[in-house]
Amino acid sequence: MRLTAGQALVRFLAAQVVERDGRSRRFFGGCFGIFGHGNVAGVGQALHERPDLLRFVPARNEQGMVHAAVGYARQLNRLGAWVCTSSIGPGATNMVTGAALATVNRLPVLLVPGDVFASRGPDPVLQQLESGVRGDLSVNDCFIPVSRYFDRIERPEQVIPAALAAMRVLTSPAETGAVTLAFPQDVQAEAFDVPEQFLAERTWHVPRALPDEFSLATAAEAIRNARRPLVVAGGGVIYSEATDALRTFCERTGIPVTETQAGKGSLRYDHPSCLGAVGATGTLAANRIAAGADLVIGIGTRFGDFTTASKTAFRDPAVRFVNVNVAEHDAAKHAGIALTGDARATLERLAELLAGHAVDDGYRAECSRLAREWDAEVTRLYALEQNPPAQSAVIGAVNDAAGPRDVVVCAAGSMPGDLHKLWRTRDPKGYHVEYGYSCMGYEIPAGLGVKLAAPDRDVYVLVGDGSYLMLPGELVTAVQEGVKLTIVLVDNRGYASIGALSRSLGTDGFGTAQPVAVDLAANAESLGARVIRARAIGELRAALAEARGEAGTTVIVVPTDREAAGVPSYETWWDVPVAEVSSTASVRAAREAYEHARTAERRFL
Ligand SMILES: Cc1ncc(C[n+]2csc(CCOP(=O)(O)OP(=O)(O)O)c2C)c(N)n1
Ligand SMILES: [Mg+2]
Repeated sequence: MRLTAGQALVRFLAAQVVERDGRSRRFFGGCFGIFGHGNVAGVGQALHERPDLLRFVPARNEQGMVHAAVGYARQLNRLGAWVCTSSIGPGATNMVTGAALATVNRLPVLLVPGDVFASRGPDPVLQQLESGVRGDLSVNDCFIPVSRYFDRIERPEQVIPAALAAMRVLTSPAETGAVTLAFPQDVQAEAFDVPEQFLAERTWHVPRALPDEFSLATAAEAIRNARRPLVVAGGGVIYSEATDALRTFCERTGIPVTETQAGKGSLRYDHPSCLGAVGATGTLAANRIAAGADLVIGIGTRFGDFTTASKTAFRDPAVRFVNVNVAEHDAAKHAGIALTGDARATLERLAELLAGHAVDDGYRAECSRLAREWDAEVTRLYALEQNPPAQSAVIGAVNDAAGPRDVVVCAAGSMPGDLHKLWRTRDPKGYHVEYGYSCMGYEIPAGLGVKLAAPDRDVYVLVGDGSYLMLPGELVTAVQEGVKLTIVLVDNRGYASIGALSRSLGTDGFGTAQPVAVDLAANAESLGARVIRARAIGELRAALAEARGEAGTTVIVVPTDREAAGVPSYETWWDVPVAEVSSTASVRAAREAYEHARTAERRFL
């Protein structure tokens, strides 16, 4: 069949199916896009000609549309994705941040930026970067370090190998992330004879790989010998749908579970083995147990510095690691026993090898007592009464209003740390805080993606004023698509998290206050949302009840106090370097404290 390269790619993408555990679904939910001369007549024409193939959603900002695609993929445990098409130049480079975010978080998105003429006829075309020393360079080369697979389709028939390689990486649990197919604008519109087989429905099986038996036996032996073992559950537990296997494993063995940001929801918050968040934004329960753990069983985690509290969380000098991860690179971390495999399959096999084994009753009881004490602390923080409201009370009100299957979405600012500690998660897909890249502006577009993936759940987006101002445009896209979001916009007039960090480092919150009074409610209203202004917690609760009954998107604007002390940290530390010399006394004092704290940093060799 004679098709343009753009038409061939669109038809191919619409025919891709993903399957795991015998359950299949179409891989691509649709295509976000913003057109320009680099894609309007190629990919744009192909989408226009066959609207039945892929749902097209026009977006407001290319970065925002990649965030939305990431939100969608995460909600579907990576068994689904969106395509993002952009023009060349600025439209393309606007997607670079989104690509990095997807790759850091290991979430599949397919990016198809337009590229300069392969023919080099109109050279330079509008928005082309010229190098003078490399004829084949374009701004799309910026995607190479932030993509798990990159290709440039220089001839129409190259669509075939490029598209197949893209699907292999997108559906690989170990390799997934952003995939970029840079598509020169002339090639998109050129025709070739496309084999029927290329366009036929194709199913990509997602395997559940098991580690080798020797490593499994070694790990089981280490677990049997441990007196105070601890699980650190990461995003891999959730993506692999291993939460039931994890619950069975910890109920049988009595091993307590702590959670990373991506892994929160691995156990219900009120399970007696659930110690909640671990690390720099961890609970007292988790951080106390982490400090004395002699064996850390990391499952689907990459041990970021927030999880390990910059390698100060695990203080037993003899602590060892067992790492269950689909990615060899993560399984090998901290000189651990590497179990390279799928979280669910590996946990099930480990449970068999550990049949009859359990930690001693004293340890089990200590963990569940700490978990209960922590929950009382959450109750205290939810109930704080002050005006303007405390952020912890805002979280409490939203948690009370949300149903057990509803989803909370957040990414940057002071809110993610507070949510990590305080959010009572009742469903494995109920907590969606992007903290791999912690990208301001992710919140609203990601909420849109989550809702597209899970229309049966209500989605609560918590967003700071700073994040809101960075990328509010996809609010319009949510309104346009008739997607219901409940957005709680926490306005503390500035970058409170960085302000507090700056004060702790001796620099007085420099550059973090928002000096201009911005009416964010009026702004959200102008973008088409229903807006409610809530000045106190009672008003917030009433607004949330009202939003529940709404069919469309509601933005609730709540003021909080930027300077008010927030939720404390619990026996933990995070490495942020302080100037070694300074004329400011507060900086010199902070440096002294820093040098002392840094001595606790470990290498785990
Ligand atoms: C794109 C981006 N730029 C900068 C940062 C660094 N940063 C982290 S939080 C933050 C301030 C966020 O402000 P706001 O959304 O108002 O939340 P608050 O800190 O006030 O809770 C900044 C600048 C970031 N995470 N992402
Ligand atoms: Mg703020």
